[in-house]
Amino acid sequence: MCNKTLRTILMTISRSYAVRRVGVVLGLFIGAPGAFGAIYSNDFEGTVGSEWSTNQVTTAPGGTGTRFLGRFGNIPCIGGVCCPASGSTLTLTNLPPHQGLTIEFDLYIICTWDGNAPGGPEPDKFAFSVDGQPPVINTTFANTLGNTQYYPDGSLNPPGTGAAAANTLGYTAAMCGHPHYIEDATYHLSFTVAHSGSQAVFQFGGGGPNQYCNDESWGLDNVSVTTIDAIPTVSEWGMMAMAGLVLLAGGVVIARRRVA
Ligand SMILES: [Ca+2]
Ligand SMILES: [Ca+2]
Ligand SMILES: [Ca+2]
Repeated sequence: MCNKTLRTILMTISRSYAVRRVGVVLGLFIGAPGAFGAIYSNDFEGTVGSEWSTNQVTTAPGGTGTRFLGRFGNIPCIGGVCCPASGSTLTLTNLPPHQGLTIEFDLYIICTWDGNAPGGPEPDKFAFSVDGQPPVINTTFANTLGNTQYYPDGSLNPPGTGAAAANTLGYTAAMCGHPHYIEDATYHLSFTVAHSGSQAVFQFGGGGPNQYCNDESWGLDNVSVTTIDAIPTVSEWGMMAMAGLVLLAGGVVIARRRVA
């Protein structure tokens, strides 16, 4: 084996070793202040609980057959289809010490949401906020062919952009009143917010779709909340970066010594 080939192999091994050491050290730095813990989850297959402001649940008429919180809408009842509330609030108390919260949930957009349809029955909106603060998200969704929605980036997007799934809950054109592009869409949403109080109030809704419940409605599923003990500060990120550089340089030096 020539010296050049041997040098290349040793440098590769040493670098990977150094990278592993950097990863371990960074993990220690990140793991301590950034630890997290799951504090709440609900898939609504069982008891809803008094932490929710409404316990209305619906079983998907087909597809996954999952049970979810809702349906929600702005017109209470029509044709036997009811949306008794325009949204719901989740209140969690006695939270452990933390500096941030991550909340994830599935949002079901059901039937003929019109998004930003110009001159039409729009906008059809969904908003989510924490502790009454300005919304973390306040956007529009569309299921109707030819319309646009602001989700996920605020620009004019085709219906269903960013959806994790479509037509998996079993809603049909007959149920929704007329055929369109998507009968039901599933969006998986995740947000992390700075938060340190012992209580958190999550508000789902805000605006909402603007037509009858059988024409357009929404639901929630697979809600989970996680606490974050601490978010690394700028100085901590700087220390981690310096530690990484030192260890990487150490690995290169070791390799050169072995080759020499
Ligand atoms: Ca469910
Ligand atoms: Ca509509
Ligand atoms: Ca509408």
